[in-house]
Amino acid sequence: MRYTLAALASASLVLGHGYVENATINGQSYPFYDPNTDPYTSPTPERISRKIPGNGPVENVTSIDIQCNGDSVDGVIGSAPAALHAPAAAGDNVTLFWSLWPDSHYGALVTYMARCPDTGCQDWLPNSTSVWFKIAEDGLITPESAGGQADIWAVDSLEVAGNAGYTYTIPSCLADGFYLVRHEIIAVFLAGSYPGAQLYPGCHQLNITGGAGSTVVDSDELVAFPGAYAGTDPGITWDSSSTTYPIPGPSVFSCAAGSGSGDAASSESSAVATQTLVAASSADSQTSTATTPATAVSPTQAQTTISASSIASSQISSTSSTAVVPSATSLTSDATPVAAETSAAASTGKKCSKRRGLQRSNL
Ligand SMILES: [Cu+2]
Repeated sequence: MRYTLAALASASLVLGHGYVENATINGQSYPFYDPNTDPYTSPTPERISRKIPGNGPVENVTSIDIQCNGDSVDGVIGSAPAALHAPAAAGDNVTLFWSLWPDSHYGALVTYMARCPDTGCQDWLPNSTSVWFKIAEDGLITPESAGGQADIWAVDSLEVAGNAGYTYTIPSCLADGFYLVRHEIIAVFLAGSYPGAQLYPGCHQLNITGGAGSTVVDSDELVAFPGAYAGTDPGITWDSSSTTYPIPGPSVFSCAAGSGSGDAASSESSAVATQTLVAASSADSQTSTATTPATAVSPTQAQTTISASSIASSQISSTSSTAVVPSATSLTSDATPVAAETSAAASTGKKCSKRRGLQRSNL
């Protein structure tokens, strides 16, 4: 492994914002894509997490960047698949360790999952198709109006050095298979008008094996990114004097759908929340059998041996509208633009500028 001088110089500028640095999954620690060193490291490290252009936010909720991060304004259009999957079982906890979160950036933590093709997530881009279901959300835990000295937000615990991270639980009923997890912080300290809310999304890839679950979330329950959020959503445009914070997006998927999980959509979702793995597999024509398709990548292979060449641009699927499909060239480029933008960013007057990338991250 080798770092260039340029990489080290860039890294020293990074002070604000944040991203997930690593995760603990089924007892194993996985370093995530590091935008400060991975682009300058040879050979390119293989990760379970998809690349991010820097530590800054996405503010345009209609951009492909809202899915797994990106910086379309600067030519980094959306993200790209990662090479690896972390093996896990349905019902496992996954703990995500964010870089030390700035206490000015209060907001919510929201997590979604999407079922990848039975061949894996390593060459799959959902584009704007509806594939995502929400599995966890934590926002304004206790408003100041309840008697405290300040609002208590879910991200508060991430603002303490050496914190225990954020843990989500893989729904215990999920069928085995490859899954893409989309995890984000929605910082709302500038959300009074749109664009203003700052979203910090990132995606990582799991290979769920050995479980007893059989649930594949029904297509009627799935949302798209972009698509799930609108600038007018009350959780995207939000008055900071409010004593409640409505987290945007759909209600949280529950394995106990129909048992009265308490959300407003439970009665509707109960009828359509789940279907069996067999039914889903035949419906999407991915494979001819439900459990052991010939094309499936074994857990071992998926974790360790998928090479960078296997995600060459020609293999990245792009099956939907070209209006939202990132170009193969930009998806696979490691040449993240790092043009100096410090002065331009500083002139915006915002605590966090709209411009992204490494060079303005010291604001
Ligand atoms: Cu920031």
